[in-house]
Amino acid sequence: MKKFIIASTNEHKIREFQTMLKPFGIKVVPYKDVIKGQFEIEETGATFADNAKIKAEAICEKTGLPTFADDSGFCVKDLAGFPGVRSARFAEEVGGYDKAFEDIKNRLNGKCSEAKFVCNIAFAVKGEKTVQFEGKCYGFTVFPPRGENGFGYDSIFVPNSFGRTFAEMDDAEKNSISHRSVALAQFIKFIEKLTKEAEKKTAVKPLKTKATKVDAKIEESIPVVVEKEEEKIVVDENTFSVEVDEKFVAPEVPFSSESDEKK
Ligand code: ITT
Repeated sequence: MKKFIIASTNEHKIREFQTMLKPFGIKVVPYKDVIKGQFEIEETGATFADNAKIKAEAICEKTGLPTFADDSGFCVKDLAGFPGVRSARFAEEVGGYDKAFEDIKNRLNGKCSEAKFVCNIAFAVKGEKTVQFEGKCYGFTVFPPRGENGFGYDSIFVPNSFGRTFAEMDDAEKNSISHRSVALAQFIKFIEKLTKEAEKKTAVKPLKTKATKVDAKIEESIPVVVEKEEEKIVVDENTFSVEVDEKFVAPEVPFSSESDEKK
């Protein structure tokens, strides 16, 4: 089983990643389990991509282990993408999520708006270029909040084509359509590609054999094969040679509606 460190303290996020990555043989270890004592990361970036990179690289640098981070948030179209990268901080500043919902409702004058969740995942490996993947889930706001599951802004967001908020869905249903699962699907594809490449490099090579007819006179019809000892190379399963495929690097893009996305 591979082990990746997650540069997050948000236990809901951590649990979602653990659930979604387990079937792929990847164990997700929170960085607080590895780094003892206080270690805070300042999210000084202007975009989800910037902040995900800051978090993943800070923990990778500190631990030397393959680390990924998620920077995510809730963006309301009629509020020009607010609260966006500030989603967690905004809720904290106004005194919790109930207050944040009330504030957003007031800013919208009680009207419904299109909205989206965005998740950017950055994966950092020591000595390699960090790779990033982005996922979005489009829908709209609802007030009052509905549902008890999930976390953050889940109870005021209804994904398109669904009549229920994220908070009214169970984990499996949310995980099948969420921004996090869309970004994660690309991340998994990338890991699978790396794993295949690593396997190819370490596969036991076909034996280079010399078929030597030892004594043709005695055993004319039976070729004697002299086998050389197998050469088996063992590598640490966490050690990858990361080849950055530019098409995997998802840039931060401005808000676009579902119709934009389909283009
Ligand atoms: P870490 O930085 O330690 O991972 P955080 O919660 O501060 O934890 P972010 O800076 O990425 O993480 O902020 C993400 C916030 O966006 C999160 O706290 C929620 O308010 C909101 N959010 C992101 N994904 C969400 C989801 O699936 N459901 C509801 N709200 C979500």
